[in-house]
Amino acid sequence: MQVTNSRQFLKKMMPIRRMSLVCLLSGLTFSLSAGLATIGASPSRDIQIFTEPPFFSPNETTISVGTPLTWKNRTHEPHSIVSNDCRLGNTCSFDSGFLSPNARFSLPQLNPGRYPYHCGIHPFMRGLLTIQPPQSFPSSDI
Ligand SMILES: [Cu+2]
Repeated sequence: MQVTNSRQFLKKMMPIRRMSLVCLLSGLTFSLSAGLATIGASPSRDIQIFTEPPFFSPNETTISVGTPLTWKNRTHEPHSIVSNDCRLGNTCSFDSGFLSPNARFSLPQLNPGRYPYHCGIHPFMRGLLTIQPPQSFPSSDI
């Protein structure tokens, strides 16, 4: 009886063991791929929003395509980050909507180009974002 019970116990335990092995392996794969993704990725960049000029700091920002970029509202009032190509009813490059104090807005993936933008609430707040194509490194001389 005792043997049967321990066999039953083992049968019950086996799927759990397999599951934990799968979890372990997938966790390992995930951390490996995360590590590889970090290699060669551009460091992220921030733009701070202030109530005083230059309002968006840095006011002119140049990044490579794919670089994560985040605006952070450092003021006590809402602002928004609106690409100048946004017009009523049109799709446009980016529009954060109201950004509350201390809120953040992350730039969506965009093609290389020049993106002047402004605050939709305070149109005098203006900035310029330039996205460069992927950088090509010169081949080394052999
Ligand atoms: Cu504003």
